[in-house]
Amino acid sequence: MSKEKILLTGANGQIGTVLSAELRKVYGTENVITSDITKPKSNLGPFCFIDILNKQRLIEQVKELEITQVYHLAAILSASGEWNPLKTWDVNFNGLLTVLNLGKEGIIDKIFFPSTIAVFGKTTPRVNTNQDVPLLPTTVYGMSKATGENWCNYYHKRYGVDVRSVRYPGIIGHQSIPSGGTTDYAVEIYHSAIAGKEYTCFLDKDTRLPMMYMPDAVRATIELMESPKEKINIRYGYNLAAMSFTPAEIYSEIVKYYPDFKIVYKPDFRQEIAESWSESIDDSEARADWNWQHAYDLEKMTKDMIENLTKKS
Ligand code: NAD
Ligand code: AKB
Repeated sequence: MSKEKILLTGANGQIGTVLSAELRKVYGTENVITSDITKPKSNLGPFCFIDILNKQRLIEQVKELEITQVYHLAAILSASGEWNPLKTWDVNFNGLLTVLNLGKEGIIDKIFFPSTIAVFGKTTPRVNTNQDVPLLPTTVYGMSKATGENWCNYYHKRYGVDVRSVRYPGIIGHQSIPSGGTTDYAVEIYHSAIAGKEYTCFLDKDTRLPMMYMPDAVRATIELMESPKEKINIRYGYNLAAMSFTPAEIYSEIVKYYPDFKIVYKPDFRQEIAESWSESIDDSEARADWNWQHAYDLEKMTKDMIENLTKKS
């Protein structure tokens, strides 16, 4: 029997739906509780409604359910965040502070905080971006995550909170649909190809961004959280990488399976956001400290995405 009781916030989103299923395989269904402000699409285990801005409710639920670890996924992403900057700051930053305080008060033992490549900005070298680089994010989402990273680092150093974090690249998976992000095109494009529809891409064809397949992202998260404390040297968001590609390159892979598939490029406001992020990431610290290794490149991911999505269609 696992002695860990895990709570995921924002668990009905793109990553939470897949990560919670994997955590349930490791820790047991009843020991992994999902939460969100929306109802889950399917009933796969214990769920409770928690709005991360309702501090009291979060604290009560954590105590009542005897939670030992929180995977704090609740957030508003880069594109949606630009429609309501102050709300985005509130959810993304104040939500994190509430969770960090649960760690500081010794109510929970461990916290996972997902940071992002959106912390990078115009002052960051774009190619093979190192761990420690200037951060001047262009979105409120990126600002909230960069500030969140600093607070994670501070709470660890000052109060000994065991908080662990990665800067996820854009995540691609067949199990769930992303929304509100700048990297969402890389999932939408597969759905269009399989449905036999032309895809209108909101980024320009040569916009290169770092990306990762969902199984790698979920495995990285669990491996980081299960690593012995002494191996974790970075508390403000490890760089994490797998592949980098452009819309034209992902299209070229998909067209091998669907020769009639067509794409048109109509860049919108997300183009400017994408151009402010890195093209590729140097994640040597994660590889050295906790032995991170990715398994999927663009070719292998495309094969797996198409196999899985065609089974569902
Ligand atoms: P998502 O937008 O799919 O899911 C976020 C979830 O948070 C949603 O289900 C939403 O209902 C919930 N939420 C929003 N406001 C809330 C509130 N006030 N209280 C509680 N829940 C609330 O996002 P995702 O792609 O699953 O991302 C999960 C985490 O990983 C986020 O913190 C995100 O910043 C980070 N991340 C994701 C990616 C990616 O490509 N998916 C990349 C980098 C970082
Ligand atoms: C987004 O595009 O906002 C996310 C992210 C990279 O953080 N997918």
